[in-house]
Amino acid sequence: HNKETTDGSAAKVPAIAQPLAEKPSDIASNIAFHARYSPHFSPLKFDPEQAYYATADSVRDLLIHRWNETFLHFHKVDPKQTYYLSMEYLQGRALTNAIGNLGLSGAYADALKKLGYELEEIAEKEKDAALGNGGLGRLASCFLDSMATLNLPAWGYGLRYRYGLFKQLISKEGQEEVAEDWLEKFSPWEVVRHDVLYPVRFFGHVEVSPTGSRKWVGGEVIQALAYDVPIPGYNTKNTISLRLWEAKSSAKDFNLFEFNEGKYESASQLHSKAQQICAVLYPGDATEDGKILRLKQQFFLCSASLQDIIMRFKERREGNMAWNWSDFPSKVAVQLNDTHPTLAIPELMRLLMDGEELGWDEAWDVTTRTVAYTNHTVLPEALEKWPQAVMYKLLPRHMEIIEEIDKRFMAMIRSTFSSMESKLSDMQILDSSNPQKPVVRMANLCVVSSHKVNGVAELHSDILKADLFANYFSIWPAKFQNKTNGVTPRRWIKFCSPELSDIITKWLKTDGWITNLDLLSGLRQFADNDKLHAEWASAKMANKHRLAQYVLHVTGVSIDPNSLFDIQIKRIHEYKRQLLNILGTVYRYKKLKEMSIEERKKTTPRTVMLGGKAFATYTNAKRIVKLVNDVGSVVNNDPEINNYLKVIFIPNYNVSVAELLIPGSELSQHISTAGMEASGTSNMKFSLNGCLIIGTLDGANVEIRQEIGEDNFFLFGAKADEVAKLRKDRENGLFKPDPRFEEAKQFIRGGAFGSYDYSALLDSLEGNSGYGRADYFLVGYDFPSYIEAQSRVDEAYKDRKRWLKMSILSTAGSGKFSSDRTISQYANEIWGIKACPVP
Ligand code: RUG
Repeated sequence: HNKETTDGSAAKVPAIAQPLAEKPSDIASNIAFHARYSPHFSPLKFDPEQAYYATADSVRDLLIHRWNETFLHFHKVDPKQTYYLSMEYLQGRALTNAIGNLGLSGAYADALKKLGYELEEIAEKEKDAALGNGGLGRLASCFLDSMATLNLPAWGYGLRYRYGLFKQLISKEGQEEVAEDWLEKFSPWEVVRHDVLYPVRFFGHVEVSPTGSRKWVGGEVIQALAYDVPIPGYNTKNTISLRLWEAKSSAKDFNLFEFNEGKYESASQLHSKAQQICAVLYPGDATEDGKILRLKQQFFLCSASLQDIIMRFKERREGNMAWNWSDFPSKVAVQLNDTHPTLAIPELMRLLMDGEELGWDEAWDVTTRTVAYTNHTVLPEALEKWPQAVMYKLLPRHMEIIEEIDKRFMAMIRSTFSSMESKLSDMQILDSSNPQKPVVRMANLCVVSSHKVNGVAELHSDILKADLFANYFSIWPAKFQNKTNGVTPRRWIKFCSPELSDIITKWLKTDGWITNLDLLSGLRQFADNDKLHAEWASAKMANKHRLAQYVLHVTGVSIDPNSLFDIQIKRIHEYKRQLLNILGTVYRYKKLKEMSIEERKKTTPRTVMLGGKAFATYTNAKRIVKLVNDVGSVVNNDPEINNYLKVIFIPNYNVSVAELLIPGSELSQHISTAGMEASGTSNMKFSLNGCLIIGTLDGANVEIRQEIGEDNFFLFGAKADEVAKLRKDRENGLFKPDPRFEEAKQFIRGGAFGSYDYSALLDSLEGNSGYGRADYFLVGYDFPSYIEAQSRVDEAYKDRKRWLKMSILSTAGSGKFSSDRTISQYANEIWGIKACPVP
């Protein structure tokens, strides 16, 4: 019963007269059909929300048609396929993207007009699919778009979180988290596959048979049910799948006897346990129960996906007596998106050994040739380490396998690389250095078991080789690669900034840049052209107006589209240094206050916008959110200053909000402490949209600056290789703070932004809080060069011609940062897969 329904023989599926519409009049009648007969709402009304659902249903028909064709084609050709395992996907809205990729935006807009609606109005009714946290999740979604567009045989696997991460509400108290309601009314973009269901076990014990074979039995068994989301490629028939697992119990797990005795909770115990698994992304893990739940989620994703992958591999070999398990890696590539899906390694070993009866060596050979790992962070606290005791309890058979991998790895080092013996304790997978709390180091397990390990920007990959994974690099240099991140040009310029896209197409005389972003370099020759400047400025201004309307709508604050729109949007984290931004803004405010009216009039008016979620238990990040809001309340209501400066906190930052902010931006801030941001991807989206960057030499900033030219980038701050010494100096009392930095902090401490006591936050810049080392993120050290870079921004903005040229050159230099380039590199250099276009 686990087989795909579309099992390759189309004849088994009854033929239908295709209700597929691609002309406006047909689309309109198809939408009307769905409004009447798709049973989501009362058939008697056709309000904007119902129009959205009916429109989505009609797009879905087209997608499902292409999706089935793609699936059948892959089944027939049986190419090697990539399976991308990720705990996060930040899909955002699907409607505009889907019709854009299908080339039907105009036809849908016309069809909706016939029905009395504007496409934009309808599209806004869609809730973002918010199954992610930040850059890692959005990267996974950009990758899916590129995989489909490049016709690659690939699948995404993830979890269907009912409440996503959280919805961020902003009040006087700062950030409040509430459950995200994206599924409250159902999502038209998922298709539940009742025929794709796998059991996933937790707890239990290992049974040894008389022949010595080992089996995992007992415990708790939850069912993984597939929900498929179609992912259309741009300008191709290929439509691939994002398969999201939902946890459920079956009817036999429901104890009717107990229920009738009034024991309601115990009667449906397994049901509520299943519900917990897919409730939220990254549930708190401070308690042991929290850790068990996180591990359950990770294992649930890995086990269900691998059972599915193995089923498909076997299904495609049915009737062929000659296949062998050693063929598996020539048909299957599994990519681990960070360490969250690490358990795929011992689970694949278990399925092969205990399920398919392979010996250790054969299973290990298959596993290590199949699995590759992407690292996305060097932050120690983000490198997962799970207590061995919790792992033994939840996954006893997997812990046996991990122990064996560790044992064999150590033996290999001792026999082959004896000079590395002294490094073994750092390289081991099991870390028992604290006997009270022995842990499993997931990153080490990934490196040892993967055939390729990659970082996500050149600088980051160099740091992995020189620092975090230096020992492994010395024994396996060929294992390590770089794959600089990228973003999909469809969502991140073509659809979110149609005016600018049309201008680019007009000047390049082709829209080929949408799938070959390198063509953008052709804009360089027009960078001084006055006509292009005028068109560029008008498109940017239209985007700024649209953004200003949104800001007014969500915050009640009116902002001036003639001011410089300066944006920092990303997860709130001390290393990303939103605190540096707000301290710089506080300093600007104080200086403006001290100026005469005449002097103020000469300054560059700014609107500083910040947005992002702080993790619910990250106290300092939440204090930063509150500080930004408090500064905004004072500055925006100060009649002397609010024509020259506004400070806005954009609530509940997500993908669709980014689609408004990025096209309307002129300056964006990517100001992490050098060496700490693996890559960043919003930096790529901003510069693609002609927004200038103020930033440090960190992550992909380094490559962006190279591509767009040093003169077009506002650089400041310490370099990655200076950071360690600067921290040491600071610890040794050698750091002398700049008076401007002291002034900004003092202004806040003095109560300029209300009565809230910010000393705990500000002390982290001078005392011993946070990481236990004074100003670990070097805000104080970088502050003066940051302020000076901001002055250079102010000056540059006054020269309109220079600014527009820099803006055009930013877009022109963004060709490298397409996820199509990144994914082609993964396909060629890691996965060994080839395009498989549907004819
Ligand atoms: O912080 C990193 C970003 O620098 C990077 O651009 C993104 C995609 O590679 O991944 C982010 N990231 C890292 N998100 N979570 C982690 C650690 O699990």
